[in-house]
Amino acid sequence: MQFVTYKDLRGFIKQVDELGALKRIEGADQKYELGGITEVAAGAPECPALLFDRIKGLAPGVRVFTNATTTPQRAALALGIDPDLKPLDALKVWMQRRQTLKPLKPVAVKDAAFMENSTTGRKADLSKLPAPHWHRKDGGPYIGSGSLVIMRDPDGGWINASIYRVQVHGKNRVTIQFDHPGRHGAIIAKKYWDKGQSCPVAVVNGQDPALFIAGFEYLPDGQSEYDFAGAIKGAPIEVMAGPVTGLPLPANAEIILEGELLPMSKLTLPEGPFGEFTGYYANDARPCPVMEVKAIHHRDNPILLGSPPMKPPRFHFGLPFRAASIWSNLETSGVTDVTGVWQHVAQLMTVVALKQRYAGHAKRAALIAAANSYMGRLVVVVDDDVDPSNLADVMWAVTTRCEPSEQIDIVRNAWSSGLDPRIPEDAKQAGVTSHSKAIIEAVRPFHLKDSYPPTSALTQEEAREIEAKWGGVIGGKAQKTKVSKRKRR
Ligand SMILES: Cc1cc2nc3c(=O)[nH]c(=O)nc-3n(C[C@H](O)[C@H](O)[C@H](O)COP(=O)(O)O)c2cc1C
Ligand SMILES: [Mn+2]
Repeated sequence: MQFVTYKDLRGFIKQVDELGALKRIEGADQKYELGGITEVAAGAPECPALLFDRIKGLAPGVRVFTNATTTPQRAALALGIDPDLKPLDALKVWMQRRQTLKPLKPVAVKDAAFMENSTTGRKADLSKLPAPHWHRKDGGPYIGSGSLVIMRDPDGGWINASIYRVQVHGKNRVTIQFDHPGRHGAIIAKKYWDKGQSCPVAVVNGQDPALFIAGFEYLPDGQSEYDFAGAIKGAPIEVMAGPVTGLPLPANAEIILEGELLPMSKLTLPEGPFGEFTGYYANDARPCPVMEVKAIHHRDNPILLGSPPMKPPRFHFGLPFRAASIWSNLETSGVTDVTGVWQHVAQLMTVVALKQRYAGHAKRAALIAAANSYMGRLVVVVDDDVDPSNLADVMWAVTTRCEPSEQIDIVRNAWSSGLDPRIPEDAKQAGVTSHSKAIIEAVRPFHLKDSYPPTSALTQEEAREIEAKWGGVIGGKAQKTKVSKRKRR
């Protein structure tokens, strides 16, 4: 089954435009202005996607596209899910579909749009391509903020295609940054380096959003993100072998760099600092592997997909995909009656909603969610009458159903990362990348469930019915809901 109807990034931009969610901007500066405009727009209630053209210092037609999938609506569109669904319903559709997706291998094609313009060797010059300074204290310009890095595992032959940031250091040099040595890209590169070889690599900029989403997924080693992107689309990714590396490259991508990632024993360059998705800088400049760019290919009037990290709640994806994974984890662990899972503050807070059936049910769900909440200090469980995607509702539950002395637990030494701004520098130096997580049971205590004061609020369904009937008068935005549609039948 084909889920999406866009073929490439251009096709997606057209669909965003048709939704009325695209703004075109001319004359902005790559130095701080593109990043600033992107961040301000992403903070607006109806955050538009932005297509920058006539960028200062670049030829007209060389464009940058940002805030691609930052709203629930556009994240749904990227997955081929009805963009008018309520965000939690859209996430549920994705969660369920993801469980049964069948990886689809890419197909080889003879012509690639990215070969419309191709330069190799000394003529390859990155300065003609966009590479914004996204945030004020960044250590340099980045061509790759949402770009895919392609490598082939020398043992298994499978292709890894994940997102790692790419800083530009000169006309034919970039660095590729792995957050930690467990990244597939880092593992693969090390296999070549250990044999004294450079690692063939390609950086794909301006790929379609299915590839962007696949590049963010935690897939097991050996499973290609290309196959997962094919599954998301319901149609295989079309690839052509890169002339320099032989790596399969998405034929309709906008800008592709081919070259070699040099062994770190041979050369490193200081990378960063770079503003992180927490809204902070995590490190000073650090030595990083260098890619020697041997060829640059790009379409006519190419479009860079830019996805700079920004201060939360802004995030690359308007649907919290990792909350969908946690939702699946809960279901496969046998936790019943989960009515929703969401993440707020750019994944740093996880909320589980459930219909309590037994004492300990809420805590059981919370512990599983906490175990799988990367960098999240707050895990909240709410009853099923609360919409976990609505932060105001969640805080209402926290302030009216949670007695802190009884319903908050602290789990110590749990999963965080070196990007965590609250872990002191000396602890990080000593290798500490864990933190503690607060589990907040914002549910009616199970034994008081039936005697708890009744709420005066409309149920979610009642509120939706009012919106459907009176939304035109009161200005509420009527969104489709799976629930009410089912009820009407
Ligand atoms: C916009 C964006 C930028 C990212 N930047 C980096 C990065 O610079 N370094 C990194 O290691 N991971 C980065 N990530 C996270 C990885 O892409 C993600 O964890 C992926 O699952 C890793 O894939 P792998 O298991 O194939 O290594 C980024 C993710 C997104 C969405
Ligand atoms: Mn991978």
